[in-house]
Amino acid sequence: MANFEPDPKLKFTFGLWTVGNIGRDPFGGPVRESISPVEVCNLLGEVGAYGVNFHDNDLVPIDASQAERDRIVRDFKKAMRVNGLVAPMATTNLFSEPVFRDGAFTSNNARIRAYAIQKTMRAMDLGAECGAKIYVFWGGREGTESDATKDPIESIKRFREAINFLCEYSLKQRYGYRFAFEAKPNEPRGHMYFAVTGSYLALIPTLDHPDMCGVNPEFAHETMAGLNFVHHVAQALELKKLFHVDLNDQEMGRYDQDFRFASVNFKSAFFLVKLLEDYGYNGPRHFDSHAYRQSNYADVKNFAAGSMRNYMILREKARRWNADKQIQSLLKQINVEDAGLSKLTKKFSPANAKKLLAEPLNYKKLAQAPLLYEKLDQLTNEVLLGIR
Ligand code: GLT
Ligand code: MN
Ligand code: MN
Repeated sequence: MANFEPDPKLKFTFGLWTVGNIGRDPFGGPVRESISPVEVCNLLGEVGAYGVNFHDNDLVPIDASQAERDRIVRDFKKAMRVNGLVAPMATTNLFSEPVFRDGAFTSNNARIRAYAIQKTMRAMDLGAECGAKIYVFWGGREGTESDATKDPIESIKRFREAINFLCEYSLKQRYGYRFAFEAKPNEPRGHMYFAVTGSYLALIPTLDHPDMCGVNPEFAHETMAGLNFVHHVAQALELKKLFHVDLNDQEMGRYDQDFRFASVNFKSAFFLVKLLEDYGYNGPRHFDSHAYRQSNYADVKNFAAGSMRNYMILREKARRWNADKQIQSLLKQINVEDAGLSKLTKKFSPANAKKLLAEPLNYKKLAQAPLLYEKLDQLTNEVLLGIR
């Protein structure tokens, strides 16, 4: 029987804002008492997490004095130590305060854009002090309700300028950060800029320091838009740009639910875990989700433990799938190899093109190759449902 205890090598992390979520929604106030960063660390220590991430103001209130800040950071670092936690990622809250109601880096107001960069530099200092090496950018308010209000081309330029500035800051301070951009199609804005992971993958090569920059895709975000999250992650992985990943769950087409990982779409979650494991993703596996509004803190622990356990179970299922003889023989049958033709199509040359044009490839005969995909998918289901 496999052991589903959280494996530290998988770097399971939670944000202060995730297990510390107090259950506020647009229709009702908090349902849980707020708990301090130290208490969050204690909870994460209890469930066996690897690390804890934070926004600047999850840890230090926006109006804290320098002395308060220093005390909070000291207590937090101690709580991390006591609970065997690290802080691999930090980020900036550029969305809660009214000043950011029309965006931060893409605000129409040059003073607000400058404030957003200033706030991020301070938050980067804070993250570095706690050991973070990954810096996430989620543009919560970067977007519009009406495109009368902001020029979308100007917005891209403003965003790029801010990131270029902050890359230089990280280099100058020798923080060693790698930046990870997180896309979302909507919520809280009607339309958010850089709506999908691919939008950031297209932006990155246009930055001054593309090597420092990658992505932080979130399961719920592509899923909200009805897209295939696994394919977006695959593109990032293939480009070596998957710096971080936000695991949670979401029903398609609904409000931003941030459910426990694999609680709804466990088949997609399975293919995601299989992708990350098969291709050796080595970064943190961050659960950006929160417990149901009905839960108390005892149940929040169940939520956190369940998130990690689901990953561990799906990892075991992926192993089982890879080791299944029938599945493997079907895969072999589907993936028709032809060494001679592959040599021709690998790279264009006038000679290869000439040879390829002369090949007697018959589309009617080619169409006869069997594709037993019903069989393969059913076997996949049986692995997932526990009878294989
Ligand atoms: C917020 C958002 C997340 C982002 C976080 C980082 S904050 O909870 O919904 O998707 O990852 O800013
Ligand atoms: Mn989300
Ligand atoms: Mn997220």
